[in-house]
Amino acid sequence: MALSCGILGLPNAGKSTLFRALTSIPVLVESYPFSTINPNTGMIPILDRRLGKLAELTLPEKLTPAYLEVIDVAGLVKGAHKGEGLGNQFLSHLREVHALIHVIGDFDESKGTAEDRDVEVIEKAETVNQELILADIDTLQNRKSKIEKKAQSGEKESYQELQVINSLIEYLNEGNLLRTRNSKKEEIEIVDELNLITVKQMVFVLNRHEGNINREIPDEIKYYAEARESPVISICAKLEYELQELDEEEREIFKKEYGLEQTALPYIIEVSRRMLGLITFFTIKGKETKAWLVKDNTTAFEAAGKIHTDMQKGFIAVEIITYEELMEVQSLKTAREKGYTKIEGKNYIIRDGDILSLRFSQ
Ligand SMILES: Nc1nc2c(ncn2[C@@H]2O[C@H](COP(=O)(O)OP(=O)(O)OP(=O)(O)O)[C@@H](O)[C@H]2O)c(=O)[nH]1
Ligand SMILES: [Mg+2]
Repeated sequence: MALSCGILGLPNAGKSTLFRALTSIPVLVESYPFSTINPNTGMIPILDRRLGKLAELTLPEKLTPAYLEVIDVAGLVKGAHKGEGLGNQFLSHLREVHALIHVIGDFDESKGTAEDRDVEVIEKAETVNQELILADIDTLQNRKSKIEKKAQSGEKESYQELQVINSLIEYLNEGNLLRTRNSKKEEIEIVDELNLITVKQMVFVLNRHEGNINREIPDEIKYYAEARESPVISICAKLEYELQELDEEEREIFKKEYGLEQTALPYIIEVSRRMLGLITFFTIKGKETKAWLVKDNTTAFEAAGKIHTDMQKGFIAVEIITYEELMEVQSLKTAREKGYTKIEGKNYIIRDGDILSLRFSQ
């Protein structure tokens, strides 16, 4: 299963606009709410400077970056957990993603003062978060009603689970997202099994008017995000999307015009990568040099399975060299002679920047 980020927010927040900017897939972007009904799914190539450097060395016919999946779901409204708007559908898609990109629309300059709009930003974010909280409470209540009888009859496991569920519900009822909770092991197991939403990592994306991108993010909004242990980024999704459509030269002119140092997309992608706890490893094989994304703590055996099931089945060993070491000597042959490469077994934990050559029987 690909690791994925779900883009969520109120209708018209600019979710599909951001999705288009990230993936260059021309999905429908409309000024009316609920323009997205079925989720849009796309892949974002992860630009990695190291892959470019490796290509200079290996001169591959094919250079393949790693990809991150991103899903643009329907907008959510108050009452979504009860099925308002496109509620339930929306929520089921969010259960399946691994991290959340929460877009808050802040580009309508026509009403109120800047300060009014800052307050509104927090209200909008809170509307969405409350729906996610209520959805998790529903999930927990459903589970609770399934195990209550068993728990009362004295079955130990169900009783313990019930205790955990009750304390999770209490925490959510206080208006908290589960991601800020210091969960113990048995809690984490239950949370994982139930696919709860508010436990997922989240980044807040303030989608601002093009004339407003360089304005400092107000403290109240920073505090709001901090209290939820989530980063907050400001962008203008429309501008990012328009920039993607231009060639290099036009892009530079456009950026100067808006006082943009650099586009926000690489930053959002980097934050997403970190939220998912991902690291990158590389393979250099025949004509192809390729980057791969895996969860931190992945073993060589698991990595082999990601590359090819046959490699996992016939796994013998893996030869590892770090990106830095290969760059230092500029050739795999010299690296071997100098003893920079090492042979590891199935349980070796892959580290960011490792270059893998797998040995396997066919
Ligand atoms: N000025 C401005 N307009 C934007 C920006 N982002 C989105 N819009 C406009 O806002 C409207 C809604 O954008 P969408 O990307 O379709 O919003 P959405 O969140 O996907 O909406 P639903 O799918 O209906 O929930 C469109 O008319 C966009 O052109 C922005 O950064 N600046
Ligand atoms: Mg949309």
